[in-house]
Amino acid sequence: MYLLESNLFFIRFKYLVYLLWINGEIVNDKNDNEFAEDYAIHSHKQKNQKFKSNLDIDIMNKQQIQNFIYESDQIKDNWKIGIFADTNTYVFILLNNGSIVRGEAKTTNQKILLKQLIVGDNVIYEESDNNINIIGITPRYSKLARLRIDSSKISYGCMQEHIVAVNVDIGVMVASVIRPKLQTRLIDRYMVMCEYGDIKPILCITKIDLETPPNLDIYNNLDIPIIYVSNITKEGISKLRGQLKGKKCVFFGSSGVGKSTLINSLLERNLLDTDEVREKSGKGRHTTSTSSLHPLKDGAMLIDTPGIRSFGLWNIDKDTLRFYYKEFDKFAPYCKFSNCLHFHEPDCAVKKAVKEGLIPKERYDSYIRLLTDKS
Ligand SMILES: Nc1nc2c(ncn2[C@@H]2O[C@H](COP(=O)(O)OP(=O)(O)OP(=O)(O)O)[C@@H](O)[C@H]2O)c(=O)[nH]1
Ligand SMILES: [Mg+2]
Ligand SMILES: [Zn+2]
Repeated sequence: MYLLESNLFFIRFKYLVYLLWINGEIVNDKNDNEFAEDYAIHSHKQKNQKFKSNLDIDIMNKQQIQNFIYESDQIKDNWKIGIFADTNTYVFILLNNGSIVRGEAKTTNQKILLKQLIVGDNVIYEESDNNINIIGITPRYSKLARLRIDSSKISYGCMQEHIVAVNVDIGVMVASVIRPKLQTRLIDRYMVMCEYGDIKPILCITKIDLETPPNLDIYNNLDIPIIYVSNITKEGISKLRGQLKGKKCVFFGSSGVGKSTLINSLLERNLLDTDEVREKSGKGRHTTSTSSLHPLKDGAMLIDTPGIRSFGLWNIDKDTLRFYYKEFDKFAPYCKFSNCLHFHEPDCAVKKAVKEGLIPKERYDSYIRLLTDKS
């Protein structure tokens, strides 16, 4: 701590930084690490205002369960907790301690719309005859969402949230080296939505048997594992399996990148349908049409999802986007304006860092594209 002297002033500078005037010298009372820490806390708070929920099914007691079931229901001993895994031509599939439960879904809880269940949802249910009676759904602790623009005639152009999977720990962002060609712009958006939904991202590059993968050094400072695999030679598959052990993981990416093939490789059986990529366009055919969850022997649960054509950011406004680019964190506290968007503002430390090669230009450009909606 500093000694308070007679010629000391406190000047509030931006939202985090305090300067002290001591004996005619301007001295920061925080070192670089403290700046970075403060900024990280601030950015974390900003992001979490958008999405909150944290309830672990394993530590839930009966009282907590009672809180989100229909008021008149009494907790019964035959109630179980399962994970919504799939719905397959009117058969509702749950996973309970690794075993699969099938039946027709019903509910007596007027607060529940079965249509709103998303793969990964934890449900409280009871079995009777061939029916699964859904009694309650637990709050979701994470979600993978994207913006979907409605194309139906009734609500054409409407912006909607499309939730791809919920209660997942890891988002495996799948991209192929070729067929379809790897696009870092898409990967940048996947990363934003993983962080928005409290999901740890892993980047998985497939089809390395077809072509050498491009240099992805731009992601070096982000602490995101990058795993290169071939579903043909099986290179990298056991490394990927190691990263997913015991975790619930959603595989997502464009059609044809090899999500279903990858899950088949991890399961070591051909469970999921896969199909050739169209010769001319190099695009997939949208082979998978619904999401489904598959347990691995080591405790991991793998969620296959349909290929996504466009991956728009959901609920991320222009003021918040900058906090999702972690490489800005080190520099942003030194921008002249605390609310600097790192775009047209003067004395921007982030732009300076880009010029000096301390932030990859490609990442900065991708940020500006998203900020200006030119993605
Ligand atoms: N050479 C090569 N081909 C692969 C690899 N992984 C997948 N493929 C092929 O790519 C094509 C598309 O694979 P899918 O697994 O159906 O792709 P997907 O991502 O599930 O596609 P959607 O279900 O449409 O979203 C298939 O013909 C696969 O055999 C790989 O590592 N190497
Ligand atoms: Mg598929
Ligand atoms: Zn700036």
